[in-house]
Amino acid sequence: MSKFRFTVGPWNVHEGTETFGPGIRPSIPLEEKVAKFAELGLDGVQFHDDDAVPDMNRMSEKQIVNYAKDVGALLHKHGLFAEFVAPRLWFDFHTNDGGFTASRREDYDFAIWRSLRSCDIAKALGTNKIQLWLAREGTLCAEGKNPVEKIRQLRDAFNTILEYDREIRILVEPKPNEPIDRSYCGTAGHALAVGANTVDPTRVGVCIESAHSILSGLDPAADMALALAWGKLWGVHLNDQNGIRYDQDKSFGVENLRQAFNQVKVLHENNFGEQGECVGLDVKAMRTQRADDCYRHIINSKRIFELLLEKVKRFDYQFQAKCVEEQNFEKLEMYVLELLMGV
Ligand code: XUL
Ligand code: MN
Repeated sequence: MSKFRFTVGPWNVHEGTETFGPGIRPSIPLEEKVAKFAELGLDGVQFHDDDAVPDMNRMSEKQIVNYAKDVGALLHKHGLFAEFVAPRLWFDFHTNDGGFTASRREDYDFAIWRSLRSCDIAKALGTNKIQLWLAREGTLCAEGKNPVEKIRQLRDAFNTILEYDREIRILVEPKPNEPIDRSYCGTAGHALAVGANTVDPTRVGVCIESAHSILSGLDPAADMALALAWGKLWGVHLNDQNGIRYDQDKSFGVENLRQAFNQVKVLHENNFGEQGECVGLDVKAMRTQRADDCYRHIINSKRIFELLLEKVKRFDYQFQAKCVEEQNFEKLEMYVLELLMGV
């Protein structure tokens, strides 16, 4: 098995801003973050479109591409690559009521413009992956949209992206809620169903985020397995989450080590990474974390993954087969717990 390649996004080192309080750490410029990511042994960087090209709404298409090329050069200088570009369709006033599922034509057009520019930025950064976290695609007011019509409109948006550039691949990052409470495409199953109904299903896959599966009441490793079974797991966002609450983006494995172990296990057993897929760490530091130690959650997540990988490699498949034969899952479960506890 080849070495896993790790990526993070600039948003994973943040000021600590949340719904109940403003930022408490100073902003760090992209150049500084990129240098630090390389120093930490990460392999690549994930981008929102406006992480790469901050003022893009006011720029021409040519200016956007030129700016993105400079960011590509910055990555190259530090030996890093770009994993994907994600249009940030939840910040602008145009996407208050969703982008691809917007009710107003001008808002839908804005979402498409940003998505096509994301394709351009991706190509300028040397990647063909577009990640779509469908943040506001759904509604807070059930009667506010015709769901069947809007789900078809979402599919049409995918088609427009796929037809714009024949090399582009879409990774849907499903999430059931937050910032809206009713997502139209909230799980891996939904994402694959929408993808299957596009003009080119072979170019639509998923990125499974641990916390998003947990928020759906599902098991992250099982969600990854569903996508792996059909060759559709093109990315992961590993993190952790204390039950069905607000989205927490905790360090990988800190809440449920066994659940984390099984994510590493399913990735390792299925050669995740062999087609260039990356282990994305979508983690955020706690609000209490000091500015001079604000990368620790990334260091910890990577280390927890690597330590769990060692445990996965020591997993005794013969013992497991014997327990399965005997249907002695109590015995198997204790074996796994002892393995994790280092007994
Ligand atoms: C949202 C989320 C985002 C995406 C990138 O919950 O996970 O960070 O991963 O836009
Ligand atoms: Mn994510």
